[in-house]
Amino acid sequence: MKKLLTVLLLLSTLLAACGRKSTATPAGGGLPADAAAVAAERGLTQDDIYAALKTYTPSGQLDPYIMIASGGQSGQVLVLGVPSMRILKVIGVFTPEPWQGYGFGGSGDKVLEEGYVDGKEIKWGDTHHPGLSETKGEYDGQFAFINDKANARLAVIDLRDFDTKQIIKNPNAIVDHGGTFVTPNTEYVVEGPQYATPIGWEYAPLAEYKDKYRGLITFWAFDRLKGRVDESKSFQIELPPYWQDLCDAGKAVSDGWVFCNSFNTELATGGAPDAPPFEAGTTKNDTDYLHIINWKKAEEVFQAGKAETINGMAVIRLQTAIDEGLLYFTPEPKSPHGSDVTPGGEYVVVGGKLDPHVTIYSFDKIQKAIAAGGFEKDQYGVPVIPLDQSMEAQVELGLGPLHTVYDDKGYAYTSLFLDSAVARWTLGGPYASKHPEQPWTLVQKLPVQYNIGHIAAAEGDTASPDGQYVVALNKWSIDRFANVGPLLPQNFQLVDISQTGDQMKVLYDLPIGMAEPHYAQIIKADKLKPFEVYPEVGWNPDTMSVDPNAVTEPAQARVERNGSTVEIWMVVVRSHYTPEIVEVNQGDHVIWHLTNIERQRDATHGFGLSGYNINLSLEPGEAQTVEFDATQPGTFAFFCTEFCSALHLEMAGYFLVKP
Ligand code: RUQ
Ligand code: CUA
Repeated sequence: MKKLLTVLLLLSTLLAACGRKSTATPAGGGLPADAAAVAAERGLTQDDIYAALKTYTPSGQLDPYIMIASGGQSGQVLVLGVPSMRILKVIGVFTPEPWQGYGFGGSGDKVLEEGYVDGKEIKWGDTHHPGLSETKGEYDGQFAFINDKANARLAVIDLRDFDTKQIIKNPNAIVDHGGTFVTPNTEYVVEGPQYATPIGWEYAPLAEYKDKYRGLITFWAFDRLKGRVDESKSFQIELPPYWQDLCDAGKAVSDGWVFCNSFNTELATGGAPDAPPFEAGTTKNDTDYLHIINWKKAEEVFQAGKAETINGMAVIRLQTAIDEGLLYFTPEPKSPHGSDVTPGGEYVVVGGKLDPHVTIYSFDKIQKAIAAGGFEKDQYGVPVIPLDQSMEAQVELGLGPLHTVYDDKGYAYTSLFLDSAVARWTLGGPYASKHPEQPWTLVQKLPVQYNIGHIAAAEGDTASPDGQYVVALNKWSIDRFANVGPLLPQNFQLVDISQTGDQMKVLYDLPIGMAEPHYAQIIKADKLKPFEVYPEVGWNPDTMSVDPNAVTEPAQARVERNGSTVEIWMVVVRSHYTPEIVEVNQGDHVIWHLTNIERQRDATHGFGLSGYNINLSLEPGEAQTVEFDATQPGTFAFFCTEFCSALHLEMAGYFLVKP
């Protein structure tokens, strides 16, 4: 009884603390008593109740934050609500997605085809680092970008309809990693490299690694009005064949620069047992090089015509980059990972997988060192700024520091892979006055479950992070969920960082059972202004305008034959396709225009055509065109694939192909 009373008391305190009006409690205190009983019955602790109250989101209440997460090997992108951690959408990006009709006859086919490698269909992608478009260093809610590490591709998602609009295959790299991230006004979407290969992925024996293999960073120019990358205005910079890893763009004081960590300055080429295996060969040196790249100057060099064209792409050669002062190095200890610029752009934080510290570099010191000059060079002639001229501080955090994000209280948060923890530590310099602790010190290590890779913060990569939540993207979940066999889900853990000091708490575990997501960004939900229905009937999501072949009323629906081409203009509305019967001859070329004329929110219709691998999602107002040859004779049904109405099953028709 005493225990129950304590819980009851705690509950009411927490309800008040959460800012929920106590008037939500029915008269007579019935709710807390019920809740207390439930808590006692389920054996919930004080922390559990706090976590529940912080995350429970009643029906109809919307999340204040939206998380755009990579979908890992699924090649897709996930959209989640924070703090409820509800999955809202899975966006088809590098792989077909049947629900969205992406890759089954509609405009998504064209986008997926852009991602073919040397004309070959690629059936998977490994999405890594989503990047939201920015204006003045703040997420603007217009676009999201994502890379495919597996095939060095980049995709553009328009956040008006959360649809993938463009895929670009990097013509000179076969894998990437350190992207995407944007410059502060989304002038460029940057795709960083990973495993060095000869440029254009030509053949070269590993014996020629030092001379023939190269790193390559790509600056994709983004045309905001068109909502597409403009390849003709994009350029690349050739780098030494160190394995460049994670990059970030400078902002504010460091706008115009990009910073990438690297490993394998040893130029290891593997080959165990005759040579050290990669994991030994690439970790021999105590330091590798942080790459410091002046992209504004590189843009000038490119525009001055000092780049070479390789496979249709402008490449600034390594020697040019050195001569023009575009590239500098500074040492980073030991097996570095991550490169994260502070909100004001003053510092770059790099973790060391085999070093218990994070190293903090000062942009100001780097600039002073560059101005003073007189450096030693690395083996490729790149100037190396000594560590004591670039470093601001080192903070000992624990084992396996990887990635760092920031909040509004002058704290930084670093994922510790080996420790399975989130480290909160204090920034110095202009951030020192925001927190009560000593600058550059560890404040708290919060255990997470388990093996955290990336960490994402609310508005975390912007010039003004929010500081309510971070999400730990854990690689292993081990014992957190019911056993579903030996392939386990990942675990996204929501962490409350709203209080100062050592008061971080894990609030929620979300299993991700479809791939291994890497990174995520979290944007304020009210910055997103997506369409509720497409703006006009007949909207083509590819051109983002009314399609000339859209039909807006059943009277316009028709079938026309022109030689062996049959063209259909079809109207789609609850619960009917007009026309209902389409008859063609075997071998005819079929051009089928469909328009969903609905204006009601959520009144989506599908269009599945058996035997022809066709499935569309026609969202309210949307127009799509499917084109195919009627090679297969027979009697086929087409039908709606979204349960749209009571007569959804009746929303069907016949496609007859006469032999
Ligand atoms: S990296 S887990 Cu592939 Cu983003 Cu650090
Ligand atoms: Cu239309 Cu179901």
